[in-house]
Amino acid sequence: MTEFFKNNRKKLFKNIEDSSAVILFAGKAPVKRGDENYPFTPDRNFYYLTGIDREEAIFVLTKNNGEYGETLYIKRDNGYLAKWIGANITPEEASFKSGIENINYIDWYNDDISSFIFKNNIKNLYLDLECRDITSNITPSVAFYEGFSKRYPHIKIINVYDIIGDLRVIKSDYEISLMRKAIDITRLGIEEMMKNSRAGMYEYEIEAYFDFILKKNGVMDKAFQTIGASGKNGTILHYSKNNCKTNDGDLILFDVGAQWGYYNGDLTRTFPVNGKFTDLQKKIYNIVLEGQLKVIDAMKPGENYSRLNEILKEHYFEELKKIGLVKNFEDVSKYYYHSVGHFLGAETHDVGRYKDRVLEKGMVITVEPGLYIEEYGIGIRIEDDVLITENGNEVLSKDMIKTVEDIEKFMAKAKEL
Ligand SMILES: [Mn+2]
Repeated sequence: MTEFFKNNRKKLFKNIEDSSAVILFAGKAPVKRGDENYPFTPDRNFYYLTGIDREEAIFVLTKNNGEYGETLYIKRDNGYLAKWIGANITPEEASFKSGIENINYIDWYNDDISSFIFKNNIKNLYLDLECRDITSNITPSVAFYEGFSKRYPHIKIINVYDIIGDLRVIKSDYEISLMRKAIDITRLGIEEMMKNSRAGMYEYEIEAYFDFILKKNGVMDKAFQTIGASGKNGTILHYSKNNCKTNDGDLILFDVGAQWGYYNGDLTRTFPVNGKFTDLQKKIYNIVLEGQLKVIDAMKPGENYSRLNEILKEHYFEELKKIGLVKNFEDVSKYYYHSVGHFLGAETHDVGRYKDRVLEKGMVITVEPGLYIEEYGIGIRIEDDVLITENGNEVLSKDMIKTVEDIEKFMAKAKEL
């Protein structure tokens, strides 16, 4: 495991210019209100390179005359806070986890970085300047950039976000093993919901069975907020209120994910709350499922990423035309209005550039076709997580049932018990 983080640092080192430093920040939990903070989760690029999940930690990597340097800065332990919230990580623990020998306290960091720049001819500073939108909170990197660029205007600032993102697209065996675990617990959670679902329950009542299984299996955080959408709520892509009462005859769509070792599962299953699909639901469900299988079938090294969505849309056009829902190809977007998947990893919608991308061994991609037909009150999505292998792919979530027959059988059996 330490080897994984060491390897990532080596890869980053190869991808940066000489006479450079990279500075990354673990981040800090934002204030929720009063003296309550949101739970802390480490910045994923920071974690990918260090394996350290402690607030306010800072990582510095240097490349100077081709020579490698690295230092990790951690918070100094404070006997008082230790009694309230627990002890900080010690330098020995931090070194053991990350494989970094040079561990300093963050109060040394400003002096260290100043003297490093003073002594060496540093030309570039790499910072993670990713910003989701103009209203986002200022990240520690951006705050650092503001002060730094004023003091050292001659040093070029380079955004390291896409460089690390491209490394993260190809998963190591270690990462895949974490995702297998996350996916497996996610599957157990969905099965528990299928077993306990009854018409008339509130969406959140069914969701509670998922949460129970996650906690019981040691999951500390979910990959994302659970989407539990019954009936026509299923046509709202990111519905997460989950507070409606289900009706007999409704489908319910659960898009859920457990997290394990900061890696995510992301699965969606749609099933009838009462355990039995209507003929119309079955028909639409099978169109989605057949589309999903066609897409998965095409996934192998060398295939264009963008082709996957086209395969699905062509399938939808043919099938929806047969049942009279569409006349022209463009009409498909009335019932299917997202893309077929995304990279999955330490982020649910993982980093990496999609444009003009060709599939490569080691990528993990979700395949999540849906159909959302408001006039029928039907929203269906089926999502699996797929690893690209040497010659094709492996569906990491292959143990999760998904045919109409398997779901009905599974739910009927659960009711007998
Ligand atoms: Mn997804």
